[in-house]
Amino acid sequence: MPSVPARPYEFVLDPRRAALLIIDMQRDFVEPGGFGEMLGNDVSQLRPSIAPLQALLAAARRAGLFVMHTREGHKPDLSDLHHAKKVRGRGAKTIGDAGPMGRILIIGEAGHDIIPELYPIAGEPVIDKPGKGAFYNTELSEIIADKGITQLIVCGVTTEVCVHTTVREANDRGIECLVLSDCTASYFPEFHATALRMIAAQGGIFGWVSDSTSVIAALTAPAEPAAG
Ligand code: TIU
Repeated sequence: MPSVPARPYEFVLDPRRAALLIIDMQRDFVEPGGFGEMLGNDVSQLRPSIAPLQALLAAARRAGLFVMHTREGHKPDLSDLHHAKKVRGRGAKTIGDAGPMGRILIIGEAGHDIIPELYPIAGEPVIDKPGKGAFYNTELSEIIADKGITQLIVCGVTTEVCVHTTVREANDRGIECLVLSDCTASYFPEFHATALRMIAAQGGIFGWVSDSTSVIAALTAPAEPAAG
């Protein structure tokens, strides 16, 4: 099985049991006028992750790796939005209010959708999640169990929020997580760097950290000859 150079040590990738999980690459986080900007962030900080993710996604599709996407958001009637999340930040606009890309962080609105550069194709589940973690109140556990997935290559935004929460949830469920430094991003570069350090510290307390180049090389390496 291909070995991916990683921190704190190499990650042994089993492509039959691995999936690429792309977290929340939505217009609401990446483009001006959405939830990310509403929170006061400079959304351009996230753009450098797009090109490496495009290359990784293309390689994963070529290699036949199972690909999943997530979207953070809420039902139009806000029935899945906790009051605490609605009011936190004391912003003039909050989740569900009208913005330039439709109602902010609401399923079905333009801003809620995945950016065109990384748009899902047929066969790639899109998991709508009301929380920061991809396991909370979603079908992700069932999909992973059905497919026999034991490893997740986790990418997307933001590193210290939805990526980290998802990695922590996966870790407690016995899933091995490989997080890619150039395919994740934060509005705060220092949080991005520290969040990645936190994953790989203490012998890989939450998982491993590598990059798209290393994973693409592993996915495109010729298969080892069968034993015997
Ligand atoms: N605010 C922030 O950094 N992130 C989020 O609210 N959601 C995700 O990370 N997807």
